[in-house]
Amino acid sequence: MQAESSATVGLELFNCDTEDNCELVKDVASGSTDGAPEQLTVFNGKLYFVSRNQLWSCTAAEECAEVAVFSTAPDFLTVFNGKLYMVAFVTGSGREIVACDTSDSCSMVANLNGNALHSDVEHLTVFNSKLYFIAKGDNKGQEPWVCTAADVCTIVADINTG
Ligand SMILES: [Ca+2]
Ligand SMILES: [Ca+2]
Repeated sequence: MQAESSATVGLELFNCDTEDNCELVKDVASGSTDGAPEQLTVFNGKLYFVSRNQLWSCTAAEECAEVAVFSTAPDFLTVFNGKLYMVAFVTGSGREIVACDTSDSCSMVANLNGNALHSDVEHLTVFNSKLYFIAKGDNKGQEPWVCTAADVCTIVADINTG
């Protein structure tokens, strides 16, 4: 499945077979308005994507539904340790790491930058069975961080001290 544009439905999710016959999967923003799906990520036998600031998933039967309601767009969708990790705005905690389990129950992994301060997590990357990323955690500026499979998250190095 992929994002493709058509004059009647706008930029939406389509699937194409090996002969490039394509059909619409979901017109998230009905009519010619763009749903502009992005971050297409396979997790737990479903296709997850972000459209109109929300997380969606489609089953193999192409039944698509909104997974979670976020006040800003989730970003950097990454599968790690049997969960779907991403960055999302959490009310009262700012932009932090959120993980959704296979039941599509989503919760904050860690509030890396105190209270409502954003940690502005970016570039989630799985390496050596850990989840690495860039964050402004613990008021130390933008630095590399890591979370273990147990969701214990620590700064890797305070490269630019303080
Ligand atoms: Ca549309
Ligand atoms: Ca915070």
